[in-house]
Amino acid sequence: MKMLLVFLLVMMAACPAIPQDLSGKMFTFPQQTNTAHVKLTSSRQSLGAVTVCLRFFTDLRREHALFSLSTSSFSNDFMIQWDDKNKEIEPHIRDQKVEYGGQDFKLNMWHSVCTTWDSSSGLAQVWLDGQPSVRKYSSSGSSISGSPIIILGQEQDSHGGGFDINQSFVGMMSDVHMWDYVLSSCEIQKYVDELNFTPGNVLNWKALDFQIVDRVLIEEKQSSCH
Ligand SMILES: [Ca+2]
Repeated sequence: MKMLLVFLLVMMAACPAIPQDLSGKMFTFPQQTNTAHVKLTSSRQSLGAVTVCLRFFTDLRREHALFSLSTSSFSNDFMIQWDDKNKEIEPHIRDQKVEYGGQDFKLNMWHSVCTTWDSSSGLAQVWLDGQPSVRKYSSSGSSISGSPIIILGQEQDSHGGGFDINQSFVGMMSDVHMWDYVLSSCEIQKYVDELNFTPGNVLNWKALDFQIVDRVLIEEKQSSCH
């Protein structure tokens, strides 16, 4: 009996949290801090291609991070931020910045953003509310590898830390998915339209393994009445 208890305690310590189905829910980041964030866990160690899709709602009129993945090699191994000064969405991939201007980005409404990248061509592309950007070169020849730390709500200047209050996210975020391949335009359209799509195989909003630090709330996603 004692042995069984010890075994169970060891198992509980070794196993990550049970993934949660967050369908219909959102993370609310209600205040500007340099601490509040959600840490997402994935067991994936190597990514030769990536698609990240998420929805967000904000009234921030400053730079802010939407998604921050660091490894021990690069603090911005896969990071997506809004540059308010230049009105650009800027993915950073393997610490290489790509700028996409001319986005029709409005405050106080839900937007979807999907970012794709393939290490063989090095091409990255951003889809804001289903509108594709130019396909631009960022980084090629090597995969994102090593233990990634994935954070929502803050931007990492070091592996798992180095948060800056002036880059923090304030608002709501939902439907975060990450795949280890480039989604087709049809798959992205299905995501944008909230139709049936293949959930992320690296991060899946319907089975999300995560940890909340400080004031981030899980709430029902508010949608308009019909
Ligand atoms: Ca920073």
